Amino acid sequence: MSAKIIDGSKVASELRDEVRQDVKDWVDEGHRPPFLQAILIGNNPASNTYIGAKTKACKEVGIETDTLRLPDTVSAKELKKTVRQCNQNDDVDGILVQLPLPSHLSSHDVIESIDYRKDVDGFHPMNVGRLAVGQPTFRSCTPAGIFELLKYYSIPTKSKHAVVVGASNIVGTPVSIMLSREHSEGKATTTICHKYTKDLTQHTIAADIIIVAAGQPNLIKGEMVKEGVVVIDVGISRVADETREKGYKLVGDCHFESVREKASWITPVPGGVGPMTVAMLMKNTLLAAKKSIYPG
Ligand code: BQF
Repeated sequence: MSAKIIDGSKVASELRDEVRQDVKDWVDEGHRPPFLQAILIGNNPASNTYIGAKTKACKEVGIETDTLRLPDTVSAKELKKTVRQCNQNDDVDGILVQLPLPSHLSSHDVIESIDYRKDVDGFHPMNVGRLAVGQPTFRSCTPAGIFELLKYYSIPTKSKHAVVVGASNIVGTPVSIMLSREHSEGKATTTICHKYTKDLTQHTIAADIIIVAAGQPNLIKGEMVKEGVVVIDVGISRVADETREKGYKLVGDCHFESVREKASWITPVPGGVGPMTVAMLMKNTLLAAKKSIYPG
């Protein structure tokens, strides 16, 4: 078998078209356009690229946005004060603090300082907790984007064996919740693997669906998966490539060629999950503006 490609760039583009229409309808009803406040600390090159992608998507769908740039020497106190001002500003619908943070800042503290009603990344404990118990919530963008892709390609998860590799707060943990809970969309039997997992292959070889978000190139090889598996590759690492203008290329966590030979479906990197993450941020920002999740 050679896997069919899950085209995240295409699906994300269609999603942005939908959001653009919904934003237009919202504005035509007499509301101001949604506003997303981004906060970027320091000058991590990858973070700059991500903020650039998000700003571009906002422009495309008619969401207004601004990026507050703070030096990487900013104190926790100053940063939280900035977040608090955004919380109190009625012209701000969504707040996003670009991760990762410089090491002297606690992402837990910063995320918790965001008003959960403006937490369009879905990282606040209120939103993660509501996800876990099955209440309406801002779903974090990458897991939500993965489920949009599965839905788009009519790939079922119900009663399947899903294996999640990586247990981060950003991807692995929320995607595990969404996959595993009987009240949520997944309804799959779910295994979570992480750096303490003893024999990774023992788990991946048994999977109908693998979601890999470990940030480790070539972690998953063809010999570790069974024929027909669905592979969602969330990894995104820069590796040196002299033939590219930028001097690097992006790779996922799979050895693409060998895994592709056995899988039924696979997401490429780039152009798989990444663009969906950004599109779901647009959806969440519109939900925040409309107060759809938290009315009143
Ligand atoms: C693509 C992210 C790790 C750590 C912090 C399109 C993005 C990426 C790839 C993007 C990511 C990853 C984002 C592609 C946002 C996804 O064409 O493949 C878009 O902008 N992402 C982030 O904000 O923080 C991260 C990954």
